[in-house]
Amino acid sequence: HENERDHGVMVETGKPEVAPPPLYQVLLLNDDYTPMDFVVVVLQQFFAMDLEKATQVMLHVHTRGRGVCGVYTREVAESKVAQVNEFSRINQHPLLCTMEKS
Ligand code: TYC
Repeated sequence: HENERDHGVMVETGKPEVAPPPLYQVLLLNDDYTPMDFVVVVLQQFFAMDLEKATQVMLHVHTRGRGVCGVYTREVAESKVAQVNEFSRINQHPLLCTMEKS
């Protein structure tokens, strides 16, 4: 591949040749019905948080209304949002996950 020899710097200018991809925050939204334990499981399973971090983020969302679960490229963020919302729907909880440009 030609591009595997591309070190990402324009020879003439020294400027980066390729822009970094846009990043997206994946967010959880608070609601009145989803059990706290379920939110903690979601944060552990889909965002690789330990129990202490997941509890901290869940309580932040519970008190502030929304909170960041992680920051990813667009395709990864879209996949997290889809998986979390499907998992919530299957378990009959109204928990919503969304994303926005960082
Ligand atoms: N507010 C919910 C409750 O009191 C808990 C909760 C936290 C729900 C975070 C959603 O993203 C959420 N059971």
